[in-house]
Amino acid sequence: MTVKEYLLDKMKNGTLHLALLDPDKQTSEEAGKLAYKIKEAGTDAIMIGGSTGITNENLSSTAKAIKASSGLPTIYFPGGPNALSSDVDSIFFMSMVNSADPFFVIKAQASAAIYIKKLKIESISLGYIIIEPGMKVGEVGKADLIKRDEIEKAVGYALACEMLGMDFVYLEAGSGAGMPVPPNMISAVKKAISIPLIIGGGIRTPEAARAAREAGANAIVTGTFIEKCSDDTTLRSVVNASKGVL
Ligand code: 1GP
Repeated sequence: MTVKEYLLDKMKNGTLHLALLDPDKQTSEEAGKLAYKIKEAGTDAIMIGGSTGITNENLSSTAKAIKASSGLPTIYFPGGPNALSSDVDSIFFMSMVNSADPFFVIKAQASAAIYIKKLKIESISLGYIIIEPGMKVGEVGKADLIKRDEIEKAVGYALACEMLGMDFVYLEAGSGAGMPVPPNMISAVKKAISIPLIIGGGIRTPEAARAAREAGANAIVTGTFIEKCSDDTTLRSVVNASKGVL
């Protein structure tokens, strides 16, 4: 089964929780330990990535450590075309569709595609839409940020991603965002598209995770929260709220 099939299959039963680990933020050994902990809490897959500081080496060692400790599917979540490793199970082959710079829309992808094919890495296409505040990824990717009340604009971009044949849409408020993507935007986008919707950025409480799930998210991503949370019960409460597990 491919990672895409695994995700789609699991989504039939409800919202997924995806954990994001940044190879630049901890050693691979620590990433392995975190992956085990988050797997025990019930997460469904691990995304590996960050906006800066990712190298072939730290990507590879982190992917191997995560796989060895958790056995969960891994998905590379690239910040650019400068690092790649065949130690990941799959890659979100993503376009930041609301970037003002064609590099992040299609040029980076054009330079990476040939290597992804050579390494035979499963690619899962993803339309990546940055909502304010956007944080570092919005800045690095020169995003033409969608404001929190520009619902129709978000719907338009998401629908365009679906009509371009992408597998998933990801609404991103940016890692560490003070406020996650607003629930009314999530529900409007969800109503408009028929491909799965991933939500991330600034989700660090059970309430925020529940609000995103109830608004229609098919998968909820948390990164910063996992890196900072030292208490297993709190960790589990956010994963459970993402998945709708009581
Ligand atoms: C970033 O949406 C993800 O791409 C995760 O954001 O670090 O705020 O959880 P957080």
